[in-house]
Amino acid sequence: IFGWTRYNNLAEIENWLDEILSAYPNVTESFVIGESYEGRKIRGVRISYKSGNPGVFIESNIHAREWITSATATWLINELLSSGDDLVRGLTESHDWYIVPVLNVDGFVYSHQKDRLWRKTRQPSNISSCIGADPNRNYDAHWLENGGASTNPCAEDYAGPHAFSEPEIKAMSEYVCGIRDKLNVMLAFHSYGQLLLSPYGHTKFEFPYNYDDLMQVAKAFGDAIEGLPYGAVYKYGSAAGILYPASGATNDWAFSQDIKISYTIEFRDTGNFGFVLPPAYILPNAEEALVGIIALLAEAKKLG
Ligand code: 0X9
Ligand code: ZN
Ligand code: ZN
Repeated sequence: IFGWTRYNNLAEIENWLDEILSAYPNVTESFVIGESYEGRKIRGVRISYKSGNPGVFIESNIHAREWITSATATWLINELLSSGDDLVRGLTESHDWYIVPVLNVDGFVYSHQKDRLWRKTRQPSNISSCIGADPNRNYDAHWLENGGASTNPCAEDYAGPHAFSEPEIKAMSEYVCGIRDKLNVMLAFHSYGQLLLSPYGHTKFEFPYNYDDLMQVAKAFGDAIEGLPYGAVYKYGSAAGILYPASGATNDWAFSQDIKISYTIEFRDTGNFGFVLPPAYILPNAEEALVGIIALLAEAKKLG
């Protein structure tokens, strides 16, 4: 049975999505962004209480082994629909949410069945026996520029043979482009490190024109989480500035498509358990994500 005291596999997540869709038929809508290399549907849920709200897109589990991301995304869906908290209700109902709990479906299944630490997609290479590309190096945003992405198909950060070579990322880019006018915020869920990362990822020597705004909004996220009793602390800054350079990632591509509030969130922890975060941390992490994201949206609203 589905829940947040353990990690659910793809079939469990999809069955649960169907239950949510039938429990909240008036405010939810199922969508499919496309198909993976192995032919799985990549599904999402749209939550909308009234049309024309600013849109928030949540991309989750682009990296297969980062299971805390889909656990958090599903908890978030449930909470946005059922929370009785006034602040949560207000911000939920004044935004249109597009949430894709598992983008890298093939990799996610592989991480459950074969290799817990699998990161990449599962599309074979023409030039190597190594499988898969790093989907978070595959977007057409300074693709393969300035280091932090590899041309070696066996590398964990292999950028792929060309931008959008991975069907999951091509599908994501086309879906997002189709609703781009409706989107104000892009959040890409990752683990681990407890970081909120703005553009740019391809260079630490340049910053977006709205970097001050991005940091003001990031501070609201970090402060809100520090206000919780769990003790997690999040750092924030540009991806290349406080983590490492890496081009072709979701947050940079979304920014280049005019989605100006765009971040990568690295969830718990800071390295003790790393990618294999025990299920006991799902709920604390998810609470932090909710409180942080609500504060982020409230702060972004002030920018007008
Ligand atoms: O390397 C990544 O793709 C992300 N870290 S992870 O450990 N989850 O793999 C960070 C991506 C940060 N964003 C950009 N570089 N734009
Ligand atoms: Zn460039
Ligand atoms: Zn990641």
